Amino acid sequence: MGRLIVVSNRVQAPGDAGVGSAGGLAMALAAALREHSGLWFGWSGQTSEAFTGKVTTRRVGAVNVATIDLDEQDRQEYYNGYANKTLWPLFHHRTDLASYERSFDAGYARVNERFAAALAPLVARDDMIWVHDYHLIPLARELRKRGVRNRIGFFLHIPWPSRRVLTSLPRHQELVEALLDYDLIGFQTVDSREAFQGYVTDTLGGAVSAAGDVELLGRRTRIGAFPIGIDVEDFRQAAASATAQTVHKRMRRSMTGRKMILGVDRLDYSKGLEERFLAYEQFLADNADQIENVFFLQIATLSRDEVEAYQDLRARLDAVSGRINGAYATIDWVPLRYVNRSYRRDELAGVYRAAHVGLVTPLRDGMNLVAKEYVAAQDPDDPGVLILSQFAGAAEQMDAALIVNPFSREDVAEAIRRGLVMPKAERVVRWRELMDGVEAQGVSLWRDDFLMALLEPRSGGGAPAEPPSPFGERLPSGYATA
Ligand code: GDG
Repeated sequence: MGRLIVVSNRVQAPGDAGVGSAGGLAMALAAALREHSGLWFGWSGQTSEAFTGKVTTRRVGAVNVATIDLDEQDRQEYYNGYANKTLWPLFHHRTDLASYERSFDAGYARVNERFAAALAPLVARDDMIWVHDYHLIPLARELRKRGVRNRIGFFLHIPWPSRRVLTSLPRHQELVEALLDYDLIGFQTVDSREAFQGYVTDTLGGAVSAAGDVELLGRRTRIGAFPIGIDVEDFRQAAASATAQTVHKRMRRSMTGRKMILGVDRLDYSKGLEERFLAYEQFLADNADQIENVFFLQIATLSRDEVEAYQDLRARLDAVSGRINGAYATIDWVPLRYVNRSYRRDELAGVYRAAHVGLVTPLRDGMNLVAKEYVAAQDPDDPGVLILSQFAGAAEQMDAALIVNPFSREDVAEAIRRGLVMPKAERVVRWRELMDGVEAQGVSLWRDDFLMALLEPRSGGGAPAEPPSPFGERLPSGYATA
């Protein structure tokens, strides 16, 4: 078996500065590659004045990292544009926030071509290629055009939208057809997989085989649901570290006997932060006995702050949090601690453990790793309660949580109360069930299941089965790691 080549928009290898504050995808890929010798390819995050296509390589642990710089136009049209202003809102069912601009389409196509042109010469004959997320849907098509015949799999970290929503995207058909050039397409949930299959049958006129694969124009593409998990062992170590323990003690001291409700998210409209603040306000209004006995800590790391919708959300959150504190705070109690900075992973583990309630209420989310991390960080003898949105992919697996509708303030307010007063015996039973699931479905299983499915024999799908690669068995000379 050849190497594993992972491709994602940004590359943030284990040990790189900023890893951990970069979101779920970076965390998962860092964990997946840790034990695999392989190559991680993507954008450096830097822009140069003119695009050069020069590949920079370095070695981080067992992983070779190869990156290219993009130019400023790429950043605006591909990254801020098509990825974050078109596909992200659309796939999260926020058609009201989605922008459709032809320059974005052009930027998206151009960057996928640039990725393919830079990557193709690095691919050896037996390598498997695993492409991640919505930034790179057309990448397999571009690689195929350049003669790459290797197995190429695609995993979507965010939800696949319903058919009606997707058809509001100009040229949606082209986008989905390009996706069918992969050998295997993985989704987080059964719900997303079914939505995709529904689009292929109802909009494209394709078929779904008994095994769930999709067939269109004589081509078969394998489809699967591969729910992502966390690296439980790594997280346990983080939670047991001296830093986590210090933070935990510090948190407990600052709580002065009050119970803590905790939210940890990137500052993103899909995470339902504004609705969550309003639900907490409702909880305070409904539960006079809880005033001064609880507080809510929301860590909301800034994200995509060049995009207007994120700037608007930030301004609204500033206003709502200010209003809640203005109305309810006393001289020695702040009901809502709202923090925009990001924390180290081990610090975060200590904060999770100190929280009586983990509040995870996205309006729509591919999976949501915070829910799993919160569970993994708990004290087995005295665990906290997870409140989880029915619209997080994680809800397909974590039904021992208190499942809520994040659009209903009253539902969420009630669940907060229930979580805070839940007897220990019930907390332990629920937590045990959740923890068994988190342990059984960790990130290694996700990676192994996906890669095993990718290695299954082809049956007429993906690329025509005709090696050899034009680049032979070895990396081209000149490909060196620093
Ligand atoms: C996408 C999908 C899917 C957050 N703040 C800090 C910090 N984080 C870490 C968390 C967690 C990660 O970021 C967030 O992961 P999520 O899964 O919750 O969400 P997205 O970033 O939207 O991820 C999502 C995921 O991809 C994986 O497939 O689950 O549905 O949207 O790991 O801990 N980490 C640190 N400091 C912070 O302040 N160190």
